[in-house]
Amino acid sequence: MAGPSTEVALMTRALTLAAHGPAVDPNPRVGAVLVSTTGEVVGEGFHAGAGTPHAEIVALARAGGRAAGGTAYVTLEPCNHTGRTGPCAQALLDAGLAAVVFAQPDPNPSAAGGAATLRAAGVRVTGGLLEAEARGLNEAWTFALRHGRPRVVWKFAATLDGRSAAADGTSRWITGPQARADVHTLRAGSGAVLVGTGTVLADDPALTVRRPDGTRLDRQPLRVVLGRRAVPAGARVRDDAAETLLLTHRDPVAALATLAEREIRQVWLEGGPTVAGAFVQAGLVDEVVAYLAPALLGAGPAAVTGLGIATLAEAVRLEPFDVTTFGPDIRVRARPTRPDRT
Ligand code: AOF
Ligand code: ZN
Repeated sequence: MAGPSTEVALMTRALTLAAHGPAVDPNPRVGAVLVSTTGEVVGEGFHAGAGTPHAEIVALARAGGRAAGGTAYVTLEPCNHTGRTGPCAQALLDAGLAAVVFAQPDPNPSAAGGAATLRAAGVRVTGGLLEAEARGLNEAWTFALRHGRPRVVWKFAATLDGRSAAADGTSRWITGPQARADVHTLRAGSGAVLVGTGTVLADDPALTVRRPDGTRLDRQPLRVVLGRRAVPAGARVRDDAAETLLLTHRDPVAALATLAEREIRQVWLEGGPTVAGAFVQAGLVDEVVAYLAPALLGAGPAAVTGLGIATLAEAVRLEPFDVTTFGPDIRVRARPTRPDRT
């Protein structure tokens, strides 16, 4: 087997390959590098998204037999199951690999176990090389598979005094164009965008991902509207710019279960205050992205309501991990201070 620095270099190459996969997909981004007995790279591959061959299979096809007796470097533990495609652990065995080095163990209960299968068949298996880097490529996917529900990112815009609309209901626009462009960039990183019926009735949002020139990206997140009130026939969310799911209830847990079934790994929660409150209260917000405009309103609805908090000691405390300015506005990204949030 290769020495430690070579191993790191080969896994780094596998991570670079993995990053070519789609960032938003039911499946993770995975890369694989196959090295022959003489230390030569004989095959490389990455996973191009659900329904396509896994990284190892692509690399094995490239290697065409030259990997026998060699080592596979894979960013995710090889799968052990037949899902949309066959088990990679078995494919690596069939190809005669002598050793497998992987970065991240597979958190998918139905796919895990590849390492044990390979070991039982006599393959030398090592896990954990550059594991944090591999997880970083698939943060939402890892979360969703571990917790059995999509990761939830709650975005809001507010004035410095915490108002998301004025007393007369006007809310366009609180933040400037740079901040709004950033919202579209981050929105594109989620499989679904969720709002309440109140937001649809008040703002009639399109909920699509657009470039600064107004053109839409090819891949659009699923639009999800939560609530019992009827969504008018002419509402923008009913157009054919993207798929829309109307959930005629107000239960965050049930909504996330429905989205988990559809293999959505991250939800971008965009209000309004009632829906945001329901998710916060249920402990179902995993990241907050707040855009704060240097403006004051003194009256008008807050970004979130209904938390049932009466005293300061009950405040929902967050841990900021990124503060960036966009033109005159400030973006704060924060996580809840609960223990298990990865
Ligand atoms: C790997 N290599 O490149 C990927 C893996 O429905 P399937 O057949 O595509 O299986 C998806 C699951 O397989 C996915 O959730 C994850 O556990 C594993 N993905 N495994 O060894 C790959 N994409
Ligand atoms: Zn696989």
